[in-house]
Amino acid sequence: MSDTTYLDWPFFDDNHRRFANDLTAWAKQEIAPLENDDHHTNEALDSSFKNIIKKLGDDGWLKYTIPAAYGGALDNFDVRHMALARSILGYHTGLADFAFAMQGLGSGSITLFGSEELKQQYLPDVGLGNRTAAFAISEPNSGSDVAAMSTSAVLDGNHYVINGVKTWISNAGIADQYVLFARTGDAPGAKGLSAFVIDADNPGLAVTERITVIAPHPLGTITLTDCRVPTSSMLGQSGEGFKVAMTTLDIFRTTVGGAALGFARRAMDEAINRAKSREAFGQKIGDFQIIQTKIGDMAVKIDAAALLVFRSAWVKDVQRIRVTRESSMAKLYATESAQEVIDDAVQIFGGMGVVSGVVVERLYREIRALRIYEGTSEIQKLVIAGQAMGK
Ligand code: COS
Repeated sequence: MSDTTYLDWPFFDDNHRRFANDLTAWAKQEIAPLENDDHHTNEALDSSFKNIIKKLGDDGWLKYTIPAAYGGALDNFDVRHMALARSILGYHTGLADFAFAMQGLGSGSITLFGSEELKQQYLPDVGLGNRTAAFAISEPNSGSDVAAMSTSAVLDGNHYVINGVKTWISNAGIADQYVLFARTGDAPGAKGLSAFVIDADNPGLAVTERITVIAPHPLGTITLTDCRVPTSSMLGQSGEGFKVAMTTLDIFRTTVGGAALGFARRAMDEAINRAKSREAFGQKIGDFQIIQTKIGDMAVKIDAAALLVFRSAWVKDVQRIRVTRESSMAKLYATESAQEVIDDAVQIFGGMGVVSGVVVERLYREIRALRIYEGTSEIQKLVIAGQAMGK
C-alpha cells in the first residue's frame, strides 16, 4: 500500500483529500482490472482506450478537466486535482492517465483562450467524455523548436486555409477535434503563430499515419490539405499562438510530473513486495542493506518529486501567477527521478523485471516518453535557466 501521508501537506484542502480517496477507490475497482488489456493491435488499443474514456466520463472524473461554467466540477482549472488524478490513474495504467490527460491538454487552450461560443461548443462534451480532444503542435521538422513550425494558415474571406503536417499527435485518429497551431503571419518565429480548433471530420484533415510506440497509446500524423476553418475558430488573437501553447503547457507540464509520480509509486510498491518475498542466499532480499538503500533512495526521490509537483500546482491554483519555472522544475525532476526509481525496481526484480507483462517492465516502457513529450528534459533545463538568469 502506497504512502499517502503527502495528502496531509498544506498544499491541499479537504476537497483534494476527498477527491484523492474517492478516485483511488474507484480506480482500484474500475481501472486496475484493465491493467493487462491487450494492446497489441491498434484496434485492441483503441477499444481499450475508448472504454477508459467512457468510464472516466460516465463516472464524472473528466469534469475535472473543464470549468464549472461548461459542466466541469470546479470553477477554474485546479492543477492539484489534475495532478492527483494523473498520479492515481497512472499508478494503475499509463493508458488511463493518458486518457484523462489528453482531455485536459487537448481542451485547455479552448478553456484559456477560446471565445464563449467555442467554449460552449466543445467543453461540455469533453467533460462528459462524449468528445475526445487532441493538441497538435509538433511537426516532422519542429518538435522542441516550436517557433520553427511551417504549417500555414492563410486568410481567405472569413476562413483560414490551413496546409501542413502535424506528427507525434496523441489521439490522432481517435480525437473529435484538434487544437492546432499554424503560422498565420509574416512575423518571424514565435510571433507569427496562431491557434485554432478544428473538427476531426473537416474534409481538409486526414490522419495519414499511425505511429507505434514502446508503451502503446494512440499516436499518429495528420495532414492538412486546403483545410478551411472559420476565423471564429481561432483561439486568442492572430499571432498569439505561441503564448497560447506555452500558457497551456505551463499548466499541463506540472501534471506530467503527477503521472510520473504515479508510475514511481507503483514501482516502489512492487519493489517492496518483491524485496519482502524473494529469497536469496538464505534470506529475503529485502534483508540485504544493498536493497534497502535502493528503497531508501526511491522514497526520497518520490517525496522530492511530489513536493515540486504540488508546489507548482499550488502556486498556479492559489497564487494564480505564471508558473513557467515551477512547472518545468516539476516535470523535469519528477520524470527523471521516476525513471531512476523504476530502473531500480527492475533491478530488484532481477530477470523477472524484464519479462513482458510484469508490472515493472511495463512501467519501464511507460515512463520513457514522459521525459520527452510536452518539452524534453533538456528544454526544461533551458527554461529553468532562462528564468533563473532573468531572461
Ligand atoms: N507563458 C506565456 N508566454 C510565454 C511563455 C509562457 N510560458 N514562454 C514564452 N512566452 C512568450 C515570451 O514572453 C515571448 O513573448 P515576447 O516576444 O512578447 O516577449 C514569446 O513567448 C517567445 O518566447 P521565447 O522566444 O523566449 O521562447 P522561449 O525561449 O521561452 O521558448 C522553448 C522556447 C524552447 C522553451 C519553447 O519553444 C518550448 O517549450 N519548446 C518545447 C515545446 C514542446 O513542449 N514540444 C512538444 C510538443 S507538445 S506535446
